[in-house]
Formats: sequence, C-alpha cells, structure tokens
Amino acid sequence: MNMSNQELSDTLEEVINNTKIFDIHTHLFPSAFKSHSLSGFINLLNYHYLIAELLTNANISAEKFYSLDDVIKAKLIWEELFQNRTPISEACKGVLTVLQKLDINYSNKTFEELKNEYENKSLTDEKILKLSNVSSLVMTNNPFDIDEWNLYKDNDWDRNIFQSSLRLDDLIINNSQATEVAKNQTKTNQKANDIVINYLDSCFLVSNPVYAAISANSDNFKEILNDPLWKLILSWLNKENIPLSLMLGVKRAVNSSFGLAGDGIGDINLKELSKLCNSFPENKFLVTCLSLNDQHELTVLARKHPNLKIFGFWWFMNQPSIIKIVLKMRIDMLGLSFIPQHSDARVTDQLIYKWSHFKNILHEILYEYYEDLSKKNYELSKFIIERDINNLLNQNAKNFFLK
Ligand code: FIX
Ligand code: ZN
Repeated sequence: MNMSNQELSDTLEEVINNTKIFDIHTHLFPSAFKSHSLSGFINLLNYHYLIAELLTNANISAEKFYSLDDVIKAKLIWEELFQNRTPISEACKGVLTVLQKLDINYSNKTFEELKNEYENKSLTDEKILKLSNVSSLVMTNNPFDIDEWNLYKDNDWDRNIFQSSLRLDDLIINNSQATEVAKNQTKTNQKANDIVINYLDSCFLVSNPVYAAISANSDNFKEILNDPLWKLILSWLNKENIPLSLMLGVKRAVNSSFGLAGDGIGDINLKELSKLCNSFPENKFLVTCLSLNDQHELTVLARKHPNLKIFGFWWFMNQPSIIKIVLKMRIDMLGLSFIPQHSDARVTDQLIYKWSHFKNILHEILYEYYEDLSKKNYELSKFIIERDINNLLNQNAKNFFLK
C-alpha cells in the first residue's frame, strides 16, 4: 500500500527534521576559541552578505561603515535593511528566521530591545547545534595562519563535532610567505616544496583533517595541473586518502573597498577539472561552483568521473530560486549521489537559518520526485525516505571521505 499524499508530505517533513546533519563546509570555530568564534545578534547582522547589501543600497561609504564600532554597524544594518526597507532578500530573511526560531517577536521593537532580548537567550554552541540538528561540522583551518592554527594547542573542544580541514589558498595566493611559515614551523633545510609537504604532514598529525581545500579561478586552477608543488600535494593527499575540495569560480575583491564583502564571480574552465579528474584518478575531488553558468557542465562531469563529488550551493548560488532548479537538475542526472548542501556559516547562529531554509526546499523538491515515483507504483516506505535523507544530509559525505 502506498502512502497518501498527505502522509508522504508529513513523513518527509518529519524525516528531514529528525535527520542529523554533517555540515561539510563552514567558517565556524568552537566557542572555546574566543578570538575566532563568532556568535550572537551583532555578528549575525554584521554578516558580509548583509554588509554588501547595505553598501549597495544605503547612502554610506564602505570607508565610513568600516570605521564604525560593531554595535553601531549592526544597528545601521538593522535600521536600513530591516526597518527602512522590506527585508526580503535571502540574507535578510535568514536573520528573521533565526529570530522566529528563537521565539523573539521583532515587530515594533527597537534595535536595543532586540539586542537585549537576543543576549538574554544565552545561546551556546550546544543549543545552536541542537536547534539546527547539526551533529558535526567541518571548520576552515588555515595552517599558514599561525595565530588561527593555535586552536590545536587547545584541548577544550569536541573534535568529533568541530572537525578540521586544511585550507591551502595561501599556497596559491602567497606562496613565498606560506613557504616561509612552513619553514619556520618545521625548522628543516630541505627544498621549498619538500618543506611544504613536511609541514602538511605535521599539520595532518595535529588536526586530522577530513579534506584539504582551495578556492580557485581559471588562472590559479591551471597552476594546479602544471605546478610541481601541486603534483606533490595531490600525491600526498592520495597517500593520506583525503579529498581535495575545489571551490571554483571566485574572483576576489571585485570591489576591494568592500573588504570581505567585495568578492564576486570569476571565470572557470571546467574542461580543466575533467583533465584533473583524469590525470589523478586515485585522488578524490569535492567540487562546488560559484556561477550558475557552470552548474550543468559540473553535473555532467560528476556523472562521468567517479572521483568527483558535487557539494552544496555556494554563496551566490545559495538562493532558493536557483537551488530549486539546480537541485532538480542534479537529481535528474545523478539520483541522490551528491552532497546537496553545506552552510558556509561564519556565525554559529547562522546554522539555524541556513539549514532550515534548505530543508524547506529539500522537502518541496523531494516531495515532487517521491509523488512521481508513487504514480509509477514504486512502493515508498518511511525506511526508504530515512535512508535517502540520511544519505543526502550525512552519509554521502562520510562515504566519500572514507572510501
Ligand atoms: O572561500 C570561501 O570559503 C567562501 O565561502 C568565503 O570566502 C566567502 O566569504 C563566504 O563566506 C561565502 O559564503
Ligand atoms: Zn566558505
């Protein structure tokens, strides 16, 4: 007996809400790491997505904005984007979702009242992880930023929850400085590339990363294919059996005055990605693309290369209208064999909205697919739905990391 449409919708909603999430790309740190961990209402408002929205809408220069104190910045964002204008963008709606989920009624309240009410909730990492049903997440850890890397001197956080990745952008953007850091840390006198590999070895032992990652555009992506250091890094990753995560198509500082809020979209040639998958068949590549233009080709490549796993809706792709179309395209071509989302959260509280927004879309889209299967006499069960959702939100990533 097949489920009725209402039963299907309810079961799917229940399963999506009860499935534990493994969030494979965030910029979060455990709250024990005070200098780097961001949380709370002020940080939620001072998110770079909202800063870019403010600076392109309100009459304030980036220079003036960045000279302000964090509370004043947040107040300005609240007043300009949430009171003087309708907070209808995805980033604005995210803040409203967090307030709603925390039972904070925001209508007719001043910024100061809201700030106090939010602080009185005394949210902890544990409470936020529970509210968003995230059981573990992957941080972005830059081994060439020694101040940040000092996190690993601390033992006061749960390494099963806050898992590690090795972010290697510095080796591309600022290779000589990164090599200098590696040299100082390893205190060896080998050739530059060997020093880097030596340093990565020691970082691996300290942090036990689930993958290494870089963000790249077409210029620096070519480097990976041709550069001797990257050949060594790829063979090192293969030896350690961890994937290289490629976040493709970013152009940093399209408006440098905006700081972190000033990055945009650059070019990427996915033919190079196909070459990479063929040239290093033993390596695993986790890939996400920033531009809508690249999504179809990326999906086709994921159907052709077993060592390529698509993940997430990255940054400018993380808009409900875009997610719906591309998620369907991915399912149509790949079934359920990809990692549909990551949060990219920079403020712990963002986990609440990033995941709740995605779950709503996942429900809407999967409902259509399951309903269609039912019409073809495919017998759906709660067991099947649980298996599928667990794969999407959790196990697909773990299997790829383990294989
Ligand atoms: O490179 C990255 O990991 C990006 O996600 C960030 O640099 C970006 O600023 C961001 O927060 C996007 O969501
Ligand atoms: Zn990121």
